Amino acid sequence: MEITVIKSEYVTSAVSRKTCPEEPLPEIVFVGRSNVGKSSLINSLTNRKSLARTSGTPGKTQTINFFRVELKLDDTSRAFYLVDLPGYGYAKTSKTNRRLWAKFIDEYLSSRRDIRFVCQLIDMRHPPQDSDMKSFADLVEKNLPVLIVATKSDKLGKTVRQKHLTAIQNALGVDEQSVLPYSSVKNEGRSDLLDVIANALVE
Ligand SMILES: Nc1nc2c(ncn2[C@@H]2O[C@H](COP(=O)(O)OP(=O)(O)OP(=O)(O)O)[C@@H](O)[C@H]2O)c(=O)[nH]1
Ligand SMILES: [Mg+2]
Repeated sequence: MEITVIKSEYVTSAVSRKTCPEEPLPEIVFVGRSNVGKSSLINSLTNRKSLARTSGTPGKTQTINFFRVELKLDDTSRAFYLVDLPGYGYAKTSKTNRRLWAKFIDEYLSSRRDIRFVCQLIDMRHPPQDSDMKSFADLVEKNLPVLIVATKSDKLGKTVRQKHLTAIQNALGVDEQSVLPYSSVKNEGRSDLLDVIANALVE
C-alpha cells in the first residue's frame, strides 16, 4: 500500500482531561523516557523539521501534545492524532507536580476513547531501564496494544544493534515483530511504522 502524509499540524497542548481535543479521531500515542526521541520521531514521521519541539536537554515536552495528521492510503484519506507525552524517568519539577502529571497521564491512558496503539520508545543503546519495564507493564495492564520502537539505531553498528534488539525483546518478553528499530536522523523504520499506523487506522 502506498502511504503518504498529506497534512500535519499542531493542535493543542493539554494539561488536563478537559483540555484534550474533542474531535473524535483515533490516536497513536508516544511514550518513553525523557530524551529517548519521541518528539524527533513525530517530526521524522510527518517529514517536518520542527512540528514537535525537540531538545538535547531532557524534560522538553511537559504537556500532552496533539498533532493532527492526514494520511493518504490508496485513494482514501484518514485523519488521526499523534500524541506526544512528556517523558518519564526525569522531571525538572517538584514532587507534587510530578504526582499530578503521573495522574493526568494515567487518566489519559486509562480513559481516552480511541487509542489505537501506544509506541513505547526505548533507546537502543541501552537495555530497558526500570522505568521502561514499569511503563511497559502498566500499558499491558491497561490492555493497550504496544509497539516497542528502539530509537537512535543510527548510533549502533550492525552486530551490536542485533544484540541490543534481542536484549530488549528478552527483557520485555515480546517477539521480534513487536520491536521496530528507528532512526529519526536517517528515517529508518519510517515506512514500517507508517504501515503499522495505516493498519491500525483501517481496523
Ligand atoms: N542520533 C540520533 N539522535 C536522536 C534521534 N532521535 C532523537 N535524537 C536526539 O535526542 C535528543 C532528544 O530528542 P527529543 O525528540 O527531544 O526527545 P523526547 O523523547 O521528545 O524528550 P522529552 O520531550 O524530554 O521527553 C535530541 O538531541 C535529538 O536530536 C535519532 O534517531 N538518532
Ligand atoms: Mg519531547
